[in-house]
Amino acid sequence: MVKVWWCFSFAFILIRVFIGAVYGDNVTYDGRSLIIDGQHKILFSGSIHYPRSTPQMWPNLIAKAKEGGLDVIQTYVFWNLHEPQQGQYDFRGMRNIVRFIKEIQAQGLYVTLRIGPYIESECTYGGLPLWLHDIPGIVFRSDNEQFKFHMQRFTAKIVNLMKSANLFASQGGPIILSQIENEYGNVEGAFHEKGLSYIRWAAQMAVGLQTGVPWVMCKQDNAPDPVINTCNGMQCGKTFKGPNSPNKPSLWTENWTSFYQVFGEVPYIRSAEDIAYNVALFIAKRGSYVNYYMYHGGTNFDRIASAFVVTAYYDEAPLDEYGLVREPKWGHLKELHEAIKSCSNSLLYGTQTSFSLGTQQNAYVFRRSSIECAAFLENTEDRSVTIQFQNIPYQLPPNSISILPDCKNVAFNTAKVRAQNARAMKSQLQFNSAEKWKVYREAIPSFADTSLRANTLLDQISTAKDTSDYLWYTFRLYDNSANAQSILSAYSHGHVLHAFVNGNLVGSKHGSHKNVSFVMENKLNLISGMNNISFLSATVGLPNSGAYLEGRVAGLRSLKVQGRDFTNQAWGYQVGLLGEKLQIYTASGSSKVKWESFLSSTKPLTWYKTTFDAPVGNDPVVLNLGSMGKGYTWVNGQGIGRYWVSFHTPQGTPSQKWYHIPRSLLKSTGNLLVLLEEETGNPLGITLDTVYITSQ
Ligand SMILES: *[C@@H]1O[C@H](CO)[C@@H](O)[C@H](O)[C@H]1NC(C)=O
Ligand SMILES: *[C@@H]1O[C@H](CO)[C@@H](O)[C@H](O)[C@H]1NC(C)=O
Ligand SMILES: *[C@@H]1O[C@H](CO)[C@@H](O)[C@H](O)[C@H]1NC(C)=O
Ligand SMILES: CC(=O)N[C@H]1CO[C@H](CO)[C@@H](O)[C@@H]1O
Repeated sequence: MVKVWWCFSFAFILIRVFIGAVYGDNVTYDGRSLIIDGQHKILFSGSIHYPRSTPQMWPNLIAKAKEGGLDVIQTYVFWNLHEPQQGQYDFRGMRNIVRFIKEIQAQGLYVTLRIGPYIESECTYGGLPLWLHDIPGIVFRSDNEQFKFHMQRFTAKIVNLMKSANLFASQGGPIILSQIENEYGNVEGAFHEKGLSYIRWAAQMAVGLQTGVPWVMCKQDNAPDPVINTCNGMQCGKTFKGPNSPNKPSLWTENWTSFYQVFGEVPYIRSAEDIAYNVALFIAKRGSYVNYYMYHGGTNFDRIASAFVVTAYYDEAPLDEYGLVREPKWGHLKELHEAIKSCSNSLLYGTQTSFSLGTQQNAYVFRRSSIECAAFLENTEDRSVTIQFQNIPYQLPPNSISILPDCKNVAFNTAKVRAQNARAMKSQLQFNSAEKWKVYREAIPSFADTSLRANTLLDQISTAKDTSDYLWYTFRLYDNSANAQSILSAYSHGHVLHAFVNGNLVGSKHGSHKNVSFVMENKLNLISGMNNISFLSATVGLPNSGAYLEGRVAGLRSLKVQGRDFTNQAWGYQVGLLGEKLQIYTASGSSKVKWESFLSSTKPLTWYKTTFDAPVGNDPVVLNLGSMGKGYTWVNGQGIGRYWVSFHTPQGTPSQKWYHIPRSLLKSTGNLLVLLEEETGNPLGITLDTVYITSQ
């Protein structure tokens, strides 16, 4: 009998293992951690956003993340890239999310899928497609039928796409966690009672999609069951109030490794020591999942960056913009992960106690049995201190945590950094010969050239509909005063304004990330009679955060000349530039206009084109645009992003000089480089550089 029973049991286990391997188990959780395939887990995760690199870069990024000790790759889903027009989906190239997730699976890592579909993410319009704006009666991210209809439709579309490729862990795939909404706790109050009913609906809708893996809501203390509330921030070990139910684990979905950079500001440098300290503290306080935001930031190609955000995204992350290892962050965190993983059984199954070791020193001890024990010894003082732990003296460096995986030997201290390296750029090619450049001057439209008309100033966001950064505002001004000089006063709600009178630039002004609005005051030289006044207004990415995003406006809002108000009168509009419409940055579009030779003087609003050969080797390739002003760059028809070198930091240096051209965009010879320069930058100063690590 016993034998038969054992046989049955054994067969059952075999079947269970086999089915588990093929179909996967549902992921569940308890108060300690996520439970995958029946196992509790301490998980290190890193954000890598697929559209911020290329499919050719993905395998190497994932491999380096794995080598750095990560278990999970976390990504947002970019609705505006996948459904640019309502009902027309795009999952090709950099948008191929299924390929990205399968690559992660192939390397044996898990995935956290943050569907949103509002994602913020320094992505234009927070990742929402602009067409949503035009749905009558819509209120984004509220208990609003129109928004909920489209949010549910897109969320279900993504869940079904994942299911059809068997990508959820419950199907044997790598996705162990999904996110619905994003930091809604920041805006919930602005929606009054509709905020709470929306978040209840969102949780129910998501859970109803039956993915077999848990859902999280980050920065959402009231996340409805069974959705897990998680922490985002730099110091979740200190700030997180914890899960809102004792049977939910403590998860940290965004631990910022740096911070996004905006034009006009310097990069935010967060030290490896500070990150490691806060991660160690979070784990010491029974956290079980930590995600680095970003582990690799990558590049805001095309026009995907939100307002004023530079193209280099979290270049200070453990993997830099180009995917190169950035030390000491990468190596220091790898050592931290190893130390924590070496005692994960004590951490997961031991009993945690915490007690003080001195006035500003604490111990967090996880004891499982008389032999299994792990300890975190924390010193919050600015000076080095020696404490006694289990009758042994330990020297704790200032502001640090020592990890003792066996409660005896220090395997890691958060303040002791070893790994070092440095990055450098090597100039490979100079574009300093005028004969190699061709130029095309964008025409300045006057009122008579426009067909879109209104008797008032239109909002730029709803007029340009994210098809271009540019909107022309034109009108005719009759002047017969003897007064040749008039004062113009224009109020713009963002982001950049160039004023032209009778085809000549008379002034430029711009806002900033802190305040997109500005007033332009300029002298105008009018001629007696009819004058053509044209304003080129440019947005530098759309807003991405805050409540009521659908109500945001940009562009020229009011205008006075010599005190006379011209806001409500006949205006003519042109959306975008002619060069954009003809796509003169592509090989085929380039022939649609007559390019001229480059003479030494530069004029505003000029297109430049040339060709170049790819530098030999595999080092990442960048354009050094340090000699340029503001504009946009394309290589072989692909937008590599907006540049704005003339917007200096408070220290007087360009916010960003180097612009990444992924290797996979390049042919060995004859690559087409096209720039649109709004100001008078000099293309003869551009160089093509490669990036390399100088010391390991
Ligand atoms: C796994 O999750 C799915 C979807 O939520 C559910 O239908 C199924 O019953 C679950 N299976 C198990 C074994 O719990
Ligand atoms: C204003 O524009 C019209 C139409 O393009 C043009 O005929 C006229 O010469 C322009 N006036 C001036 C002063 O440039
Ligand atoms: C932003 O700038 C505008 C124009 O100069 C000004 O009126 C407004 O008060 C500023 N807003 C803030 C928040 O500083
Ligand atoms: C939760 C948390 O730690 N938030 C912090 C994140 O970092 C920003 C910027 O440094 C701080 O202002 C927040 O307090």
